[in-house]
Amino acid sequence: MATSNVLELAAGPAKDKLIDAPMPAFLTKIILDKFKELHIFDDSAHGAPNHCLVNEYQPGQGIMPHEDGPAYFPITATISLAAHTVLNIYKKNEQGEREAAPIWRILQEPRSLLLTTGSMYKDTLHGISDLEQDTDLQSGSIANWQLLGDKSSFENGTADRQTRVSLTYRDVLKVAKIGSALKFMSKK
Ligand SMILES: O=C(O)CCC(=O)C(=O)O
Repeated sequence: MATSNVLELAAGPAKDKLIDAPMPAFLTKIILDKFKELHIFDDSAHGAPNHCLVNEYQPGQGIMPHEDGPAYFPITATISLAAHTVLNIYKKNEQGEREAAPIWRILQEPRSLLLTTGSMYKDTLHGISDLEQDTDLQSGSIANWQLLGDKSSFENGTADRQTRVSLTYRDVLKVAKIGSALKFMSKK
């Protein structure tokens, strides 16, 4: 699968631990205030996100189905910029394996915010197919069709992928100060 280009800010979790570093202002200004206003991270370990993953997807690029896992407080806030995408949500079968077909498709509009929490966070996987065009965009197949801000771009049921940037904010549970992180990273 063709995957996105990824930039991790602040320093990414190593062995599930985040090395404490401030996020750059362009990722916090306005956005963190908006999160506060919406009470998104009120109950999380640090009361605010401490980590942001920046992904850039060219048309034809996606991300393999995966779970975000226990290193983070179980809420993810994803802002889509510049273009839409379709996020596929997969359930697990009784053996805990991912089912082949997605159970839901979520259309993420440019400038939209998607929150993943509760059983969606814990019990499902998510991924983006490596397509140049999304098809079958209509109320019967898009789970959030009624919530879309502007359906006009999708009215003929297809939409070409354009370069999309996503900002994925999370609260990493374990945070290490730089001194202790260096010790911790040198341990095998
Ligand atoms: O770019 C996106 O919208 C999805 C990113 C994602 O699934 C992840 O960072 O775990």
